[in-house]
Amino acid sequence: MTPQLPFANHYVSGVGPYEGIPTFGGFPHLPWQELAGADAIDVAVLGVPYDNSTVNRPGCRFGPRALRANGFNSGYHHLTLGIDITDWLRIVDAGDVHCPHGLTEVSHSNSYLAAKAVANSADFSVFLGGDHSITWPTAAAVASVYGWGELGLIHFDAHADAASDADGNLASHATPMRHLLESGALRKGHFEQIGLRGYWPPPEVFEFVRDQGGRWALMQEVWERGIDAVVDDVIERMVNNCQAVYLSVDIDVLDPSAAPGTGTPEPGGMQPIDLLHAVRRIALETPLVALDVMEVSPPYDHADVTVNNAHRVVFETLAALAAKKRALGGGTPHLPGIQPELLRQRPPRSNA
Ligand SMILES: [Mn+2]
Repeated sequence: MTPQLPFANHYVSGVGPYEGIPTFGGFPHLPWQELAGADAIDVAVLGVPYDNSTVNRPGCRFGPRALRANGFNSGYHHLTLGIDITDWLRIVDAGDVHCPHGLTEVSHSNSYLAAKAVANSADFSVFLGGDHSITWPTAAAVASVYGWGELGLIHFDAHADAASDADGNLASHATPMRHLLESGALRKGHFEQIGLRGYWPPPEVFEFVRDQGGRWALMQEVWERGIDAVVDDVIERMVNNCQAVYLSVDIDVLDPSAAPGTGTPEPGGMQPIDLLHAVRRIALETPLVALDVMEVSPPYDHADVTVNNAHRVVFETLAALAAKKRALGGGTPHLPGIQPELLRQRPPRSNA
């Protein structure tokens, strides 16, 4: 005999933001090894759980997993741009690179190969760190796909990350920009840093960056001129004779009050609203082909504040890419101040 229970006999389907097996943004999982055979992928998100090259606090190997599990997915409709990201972009979570503990060369090689597979198959690549040493293989992979020596790079960070070594470690997270510049991966005169502050690095590192045609805006300049004026200059230089741009965001560019969960916190940093607006503008107004968000270290985070700021850096970029695609498709741009000629087509790949 069926007991009398106060329950309906039909199942109500759905997935709450606190339910399910987590992928980034709730997007479907398609492993990076299987991307080559898939059609029409606008964006692929690759996790790189590596933190063996951190100078100070480790823990950002847990960054990709935290961004998937603890980043709050509140929806896909960007209020300012008036667009649903998923109406315009097919986005997949491409899983993680295997980064065996303690094995830097294997981890970096694996990262290069997986990043190259992503950049070859998806129109736009997103890499979730991991420590910033990973930008060496991921940006090199993107450069190898879009043209060695053709890629521009915009770098938000508290630190210049352009030292020759740190404590004798050539693959430190203090060195990726050095390797990218010295190897010729980046286009001369198209390397821009924003948000640097504090007490590192020493002057010779800046002399190296200047000799390589790079520029930097210290946090002092951002504070005095405002982020929009600084980003105006960066975008103007970046779109001049440059077909593909890579955006690298070290979450420690934010003030530690907004990003405590990171390895080398430096007080006096950016506010989230300024970073999110800057990232949106860069995605809208430059030929951006890849984004990385690095140095999210969940063990040092509080209330997921760092994780959610990093998550929104990615979503802000996705919303801008959706708006660009809508504009290119003849839709109403709704983009105050953005000129149509800046909404460029995806640049060609040199080895396609
Ligand atoms: Mn960094």
